[in-house]
Amino acid sequence: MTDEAIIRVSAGKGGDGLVSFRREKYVPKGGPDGGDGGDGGDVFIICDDNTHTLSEFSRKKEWRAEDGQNGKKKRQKGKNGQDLQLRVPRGTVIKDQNEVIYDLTKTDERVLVAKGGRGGWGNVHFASATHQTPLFAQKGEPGEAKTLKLELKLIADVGLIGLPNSGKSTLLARISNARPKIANYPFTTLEPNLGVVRFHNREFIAADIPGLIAGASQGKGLGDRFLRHIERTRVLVHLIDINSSQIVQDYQTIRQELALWSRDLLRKKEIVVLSKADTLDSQTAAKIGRTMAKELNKKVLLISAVSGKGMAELLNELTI
Ligand SMILES: Nc1nc2c(ncn2[C@@H]2O[C@H](COP(=O)(O)OP(=O)(O)OP(=O)(O)O)[C@@H](O)[C@H]2O)c(=O)[nH]1
Ligand SMILES: [Mg+2]
Repeated sequence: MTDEAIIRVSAGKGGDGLVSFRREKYVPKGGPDGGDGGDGGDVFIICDDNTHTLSEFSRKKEWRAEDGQNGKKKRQKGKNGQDLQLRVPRGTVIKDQNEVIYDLTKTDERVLVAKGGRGGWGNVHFASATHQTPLFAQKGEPGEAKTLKLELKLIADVGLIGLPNSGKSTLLARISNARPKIANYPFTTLEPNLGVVRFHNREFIAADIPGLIAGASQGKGLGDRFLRHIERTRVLVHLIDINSSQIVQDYQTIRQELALWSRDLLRKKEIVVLSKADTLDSQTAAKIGRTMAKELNKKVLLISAVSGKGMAELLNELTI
């Protein structure tokens, strides 16, 4: 999935006004009849539910709307340039010089990002009593041009996070309609997955992102850029493999990477879960859970996406 792209958008130039004089049989000295130039086309970005990635924009960087045509004889206006409509997925953020100028969250929402240049006036406009043969016309204005950064931030309510192999995709598959790849090695998930969760007549969207490791913010592992996909979530589910020999440290590693990305992520509601609880006998699992809860001074849920243990409790927490 391509989730960011830098593009150059250029609106069309306005057509030039024309200098021309009426030439008719038996009318040797006709008045000015140079028409106006057409307006340059605008560039719009549109939120389109049938577009899912920004890959089109990582392949093609230069986007130009059509120029307006020059004015014509007989006071005819040149044709306006056609607008250009760029289609992006819902959740695309548009940045200009690192400032967010637009956040496209609604289907079919449309934003003007570069305005076409106005067509110039033809010489018909410049005739006056003292100036009956104006030999000049206006040039068309240039269209606006900008370099924009597009960033896709998935729109999900719940984000599943944790170290690689902690069971995020297995959990997503258990609670939602998504069927992500699951395997017993780190970095199975290379791109975020979304799933729709239905529970007690409620519906929400959960996102499973690739695993994070210490140093992700400096590009280690798959890096931290997938964190942008959980920026909009309401709650995070933080998974820690109950079989880890350093449960608290695993937890802190992820918290540290969240902090380095943005303090806002740390302020989100977080549900801490120990995953794969079925792999230990229930007493041992419960004991590990209690120890961790005490050390973190937080509630810790025990879950198993395989046996279903703790699922109802987790979903309850997610729907309140
Ligand atoms: N026994 C048991 N195994 C589990 C459970 N959840 C996940 N696993 C196993 O743990 C391994 C990793 O699971 P994934 O769901 O792929 O883990 P992930 O966190 O998505 O991993 P990455 O995508 O690599 O970050 C797989 O072999 C799963 O079958 C569980 O509740 N019980
Ligand atoms: Mg995964």
